[in-house]
Amino acid sequence: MAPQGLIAHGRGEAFDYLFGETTPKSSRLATKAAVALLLSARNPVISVNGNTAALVPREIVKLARSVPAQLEINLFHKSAAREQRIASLLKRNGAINVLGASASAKVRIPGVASARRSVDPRGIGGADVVLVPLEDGDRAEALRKTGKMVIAIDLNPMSRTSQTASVTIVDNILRAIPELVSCTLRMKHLSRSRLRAITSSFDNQGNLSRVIGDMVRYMHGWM
Ligand code: PTJ
Repeated sequence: MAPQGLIAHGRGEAFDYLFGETTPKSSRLATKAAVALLLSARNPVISVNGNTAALVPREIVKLARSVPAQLEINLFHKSAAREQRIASLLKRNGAINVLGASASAKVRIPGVASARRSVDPRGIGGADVVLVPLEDGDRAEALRKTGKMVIAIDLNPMSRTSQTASVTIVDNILRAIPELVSCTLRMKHLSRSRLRAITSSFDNQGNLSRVIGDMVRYMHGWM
């Protein structure tokens, strides 16, 4: 995890307390929609940064296998050494193929100023659905502009990432990834038309309002 990752983690924890460190009901709905998107995707990709690798290395590999989806390392504080360390951590946890850590061909996501603009054309570059845990707002927005469906995991329902994603899971990544794995295993047998019905009936803005409502109700309990 980059030192800035610790600060980001603290920001996330502050929001987690506003839910009593439990998964709000509304987030379970988003998880279901996210799984429907992943299972019906042509090329789903899971973007991995330092915080994700440090917090849920085994679970993220399990998720990639159960969909199945590709894993691509994509760092804000980019360095070849960090990429290599994260790739070997994922491999020690069962990943076979990890994109984003070698000097292979890269394409640019237009509109992203940070190092995160550079992605693998076989991975995020060619993906139709991208899962972006703990993302910065710029890239989430830019990925949406290229026509990709974006699934975000972010404890802050008001962040730009949460607001611009196609599906936002407002939950701690520590609970969200295991929940995504078990939901994937439960939904794997569903037909394409059933999966499509789940994704098309999901309203991210409406769900984010429900999340904020859950937060407010939890805090009222303390008054
Ligand atoms: O490893 P790198 O170099 O790619 O850097 C990763 C960080 C996280 C440092 C970088 O992406 C960053 O600075 O992110 P931000 O802009 O701070 O955004 C992180 C978002 O994740 C914030 O909205 C936090 O509320 C949220 N967050 C933090 N911890 C968790 C979380 N969401 C879910 N689970 C968490 N444990």
